Amino acid sequence: MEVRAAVAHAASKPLSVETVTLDGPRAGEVLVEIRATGVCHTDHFTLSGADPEGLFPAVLGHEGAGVVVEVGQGVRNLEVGDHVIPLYIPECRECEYCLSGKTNLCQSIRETQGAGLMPDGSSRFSLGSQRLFHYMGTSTFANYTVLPEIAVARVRKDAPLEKVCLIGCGVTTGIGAVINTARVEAGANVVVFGLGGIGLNVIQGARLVGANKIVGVDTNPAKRALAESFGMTHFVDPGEVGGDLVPYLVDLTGGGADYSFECIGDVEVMRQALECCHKGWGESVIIGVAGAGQEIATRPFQLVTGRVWRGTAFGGARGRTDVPRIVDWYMDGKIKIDELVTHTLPLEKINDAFHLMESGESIRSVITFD
Ligand code: NAD
Ligand code: AHE
Ligand code: ZN
Repeated sequence: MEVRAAVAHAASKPLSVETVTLDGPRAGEVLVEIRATGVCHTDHFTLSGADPEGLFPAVLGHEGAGVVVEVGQGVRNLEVGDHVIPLYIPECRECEYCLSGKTNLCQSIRETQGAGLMPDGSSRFSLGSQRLFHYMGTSTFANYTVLPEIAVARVRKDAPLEKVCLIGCGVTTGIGAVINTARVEAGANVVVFGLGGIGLNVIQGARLVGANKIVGVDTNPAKRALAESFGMTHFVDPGEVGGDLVPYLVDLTGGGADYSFECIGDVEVMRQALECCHKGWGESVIIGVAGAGQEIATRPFQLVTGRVWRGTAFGGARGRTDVPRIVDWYMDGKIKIDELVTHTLPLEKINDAFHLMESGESIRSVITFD
């Protein structure tokens, strides 16, 4: 079938909205009409060329929501008409990783996904004779996409898809990092570096669990007001701190953060995030992704003296199980999403979404397909 897609032809080039061919679902797969998709910084990261797994030409996008319009042979858990959120980390419930109970990193299709292909090794997107790669197994910058059944979360039909699409990445990643990965407890002091789509969700996760101080750090002071409305108690602009940021944050948190979260993808900030943690027990969670060749460093003494460094993908969430629950939290008014959607754009304007992110004007742009 012919579909509309924003094609990333090469690194650092604008996306090109084109009519491309999409082959239908095969065994164990579904065809989903994407109704809305957020634009996450990870899409920008891959388009920039910094992603070691970045492949071109590709259909990017991984924060979508839509409706199942066709099911392939043997699909057991989904039917036409289901409202769904694509999962860039599937949940097969059968692989060693799923069965371990220790991680959300289902590995059943990770190899083909990382190679920009469907599990059978084929690509379903093409432009004339040119094969287009899938991205993160989701490719939501298209009005239709094919997905393995295990990479789809079914959600309630009364949830607005142009809002809950953000649960496909930003919301779940931020809140999940607090609840699943760090397991922040009530009364803890938390420092959040980067107040974009991810950082704001870390903040609302910290508020949900009853954290005490929730310190937000961002070089853009325009992020302050929204972060306060999400639960941030103290704002720090590193440019306004006279001197070293780390001792300033240690002092502000009364000895160091119980938990810190890096939501930028800057390896220097990752070091600050670890080193502002409390001696003896402070834990720092890396959420930001950094480009090929980037490495983190600290003195081993920081770990010897009890600080813990860890990372999280998709907030440790098991998508088919956890995503529908997070949709319920939104529908019950327990968490905010509407305020994160600062811009809504048609697919033809998708490059504006990247510019708005770069200029710091947006939190999330959502592309809607009418
Ligand atoms: P974003 O662009 O919306 O937000 C980034 C924020 O960081 C902005 O507010 C910006 O002003 C701020 N910032 C930039 N440099 C800074 C600095 N030196 N000090 C303080 N603040 C600074 O991005 P996002 O969509 O929130 O994504 C954040 C990071 O998380 C990205 O690296 C993204 O790729 C990654 N990410 C990871 C996961 C995961 O599963 N681990 C999921 C989603 C996103
Ligand atoms: N391809 C990158 C890795 C990027 C990365 O870590 N992605 C996160 C999700 S970011 C969503 O916005 C993730 O899920 N990681 C687990 C995985 O298996 O990729 C690189 O550096 O190679
Ligand atoms: Zn993302």
